[in-house]
Amino acid sequence: MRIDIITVLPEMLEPFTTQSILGRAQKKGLAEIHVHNLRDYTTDKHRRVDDYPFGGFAGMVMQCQPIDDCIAALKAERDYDEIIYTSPDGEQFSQPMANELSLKKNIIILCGHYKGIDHRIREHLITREVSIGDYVLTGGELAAAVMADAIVRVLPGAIGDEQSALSDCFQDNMLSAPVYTRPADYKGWLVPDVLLSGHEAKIKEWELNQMIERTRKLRPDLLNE
Ligand code: 6GU
Repeated sequence: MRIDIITVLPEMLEPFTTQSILGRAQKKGLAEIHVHNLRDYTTDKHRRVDDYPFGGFAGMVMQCQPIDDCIAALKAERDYDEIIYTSPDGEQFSQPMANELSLKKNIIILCGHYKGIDHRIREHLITREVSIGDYVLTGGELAAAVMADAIVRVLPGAIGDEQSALSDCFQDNMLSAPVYTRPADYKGWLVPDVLLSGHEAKIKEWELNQMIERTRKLRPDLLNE
């Protein structure tokens, strides 16, 4: 799949797209992440991409022209399944949404900034508005990085063990069981016996019980959905 991210701060996204899961997935040819500097698309001679809001409100608003031209340039090259705008008033991002978006071929993520973007862009070009939680970030870049990471890591082959993205926390609306590694006895802190037993069925049963118990205790809201 391909993710195009439009931003006024491309250098902020660079480390996320070249390192870790996203970097490796790109090297393996599973995903392509392209970051576009919105300022490259403005017709303003001072490279401005924002202006004062009509109505005398506080803050600055990202203008239609650079965003429209940038999206048009991308759309001229390929079809997009979604054009996402990052905004605290959007639909809340979740594991099911990450799974769903990972099945798309091409998506655009437009990072919001300042007081937001001219509403006409949202009405005419944006297909989906997404928030990563109920708090306000300075810009949409961190939200775009969070979304790209969560989307790409569920692509088959993106993480070493193909099973492990499927057994992630939240994939079944449940928290994961605790994990342990050697040594089995660290300063008298012991690993549960069942994990050392080699009894596969009992281990599976223990894991499921742990998942249910932890979810009930820490996130009871997940069980009621
Ligand atoms: Cl997507 N953008 C901004 N600016 N703040 C946020 C957010 C997005 N999601 C949560 N807070």
